[in-house]
Amino acid sequence: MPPSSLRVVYAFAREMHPKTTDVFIEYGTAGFRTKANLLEHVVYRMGLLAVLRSRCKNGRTIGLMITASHNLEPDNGVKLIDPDGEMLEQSWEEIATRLANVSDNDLESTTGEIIKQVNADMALKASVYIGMDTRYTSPRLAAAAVHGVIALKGTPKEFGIVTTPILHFCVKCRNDNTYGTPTEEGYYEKIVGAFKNIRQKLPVYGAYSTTLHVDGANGVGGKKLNIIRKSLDGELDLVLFNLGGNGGKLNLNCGADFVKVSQKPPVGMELTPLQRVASLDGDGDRLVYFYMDEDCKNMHLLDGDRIATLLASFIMDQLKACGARDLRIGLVQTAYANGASTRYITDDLKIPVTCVKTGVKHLHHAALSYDVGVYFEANGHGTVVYSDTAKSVIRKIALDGDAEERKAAELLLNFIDMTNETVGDAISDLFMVETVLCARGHDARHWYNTYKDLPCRQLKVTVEDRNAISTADAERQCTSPAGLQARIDELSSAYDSGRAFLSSAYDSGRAFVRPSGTEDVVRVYAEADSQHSADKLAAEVAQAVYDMAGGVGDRPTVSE
Ligand code: G16
Repeated sequence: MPPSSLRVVYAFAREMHPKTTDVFIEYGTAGFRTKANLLEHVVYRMGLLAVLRSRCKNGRTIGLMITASHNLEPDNGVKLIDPDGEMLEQSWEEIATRLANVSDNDLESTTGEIIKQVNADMALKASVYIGMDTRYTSPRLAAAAVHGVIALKGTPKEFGIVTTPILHFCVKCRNDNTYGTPTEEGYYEKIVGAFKNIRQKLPVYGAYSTTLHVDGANGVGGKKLNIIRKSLDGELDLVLFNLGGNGGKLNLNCGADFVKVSQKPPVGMELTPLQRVASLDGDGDRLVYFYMDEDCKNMHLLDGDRIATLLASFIMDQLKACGARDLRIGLVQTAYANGASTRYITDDLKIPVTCVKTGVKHLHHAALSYDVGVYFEANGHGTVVYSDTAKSVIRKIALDGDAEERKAAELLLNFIDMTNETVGDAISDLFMVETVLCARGHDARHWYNTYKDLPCRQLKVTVEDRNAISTADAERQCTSPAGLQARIDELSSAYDSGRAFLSSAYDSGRAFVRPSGTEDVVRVYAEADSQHSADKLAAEVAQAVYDMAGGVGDRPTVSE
């Protein structure tokens, strides 16, 4: 492509998607995320970058998803997906940030410099899959992405409104046809097909009921489940709420993030005592469960930690049953993991645990070091990944094992097919959870009673510049501003951990702070022996952040 023709397409596209703001934007925990009206030029440029990334990957398909996931309706965002369906390689995040922030006048020269830096062969074909969530700002942003792809002579393919994990799945399938068919229908065939295969062989018994209530967060995940619901042949009776009608707003007082952080049930739902409820987030990549007690007063939350422990223990049982004892299973969490879950995993399940920084990109990579890597953030974002060795060992047992071993191996193979291994996926995770509960004849109370969570609280603090906070040790230590960690330690030491069963290293409350990579806030997490103490510790730490890191606006309170 001669430079002169590049100039024409840049000039043309710049007229359509000009940079209208000087606000600096950074590739965060999951891509760029901010107010939708500040994003059009960013998304156009990510269309350009996706083409370069595809060329650097020998023409393999790259994904570009327009979504702000759990954020409220006025926000939007864009995430890039690498050829194996995983998040964009971290070394490219800096390049993405540079391209997003350069002035229109420098766009052409900067793009030229990036082409040289990444050594992109501009003669190669490039392919970009584009999807979007249900936000009213998404179609315009998706059009900007298409223009960016076309500007560099790549080939865009639009998937319209899909969940983020469906797009990850399609990208993976396009580059590896052994994984499945790269369409939404291909996703249903594989994931839902595997669920139905398993369930047809499992009797419904014990306390398990096939009725599941679902909070769709007024986003795309609920809509897709409404499509799937009709094909479940009675294996699961989905009763769906918050599908976006009746004035329901995306993620507003509903959805996985609201339920997890506020520890309250979502609005817009009929609450039935003891009924199992699954809550998705806005783009269908997170899942938490909950149920109300007998008088519908107290909610019992089953978050990402609970899903991780449920899946890990089940998979471990199946691996034992099929005699694949040499496969190494491991679990990956973040600092948000409830201390009681970590204790249960290490002491009771005897599974090794790794703690990494927030962001599924970090968890995913850590999980790949195991034969079977289960990773979940407490917020409900996670999945299971299986190594090639694990898959071939299980396949061999399904052929050569004795009757019992073959049965367990076949179940596991279906379980693997039901798993979206590319990224956390609320729909795939929901089917996995339902399978385990059904296989064990358990209701939500059995699941909840596996171990007792430590009371915890999360808060948000708005500060002038959230990057004034930096952290180390998987975000468990705050390294700046100076003195803040010492203050957090001092505050935490005044509380009891409630972990008498743990080593003395854990005899005080626990708290940490970190800048969010998806919202303009600092997040605060606290854990202690009672809800009152956890709330109080969180409020005190939030106050310390407000005072020492340039708090603005209202002072933080627990009711946030
Ligand atoms: C994204 C990431 C998650 C992360 C969450 C919150 O989720 O994919 O890994 O936990 O943001 O990140 P932060 O605390 O940095 O704001 P989602 O569901 O919003 O895409």
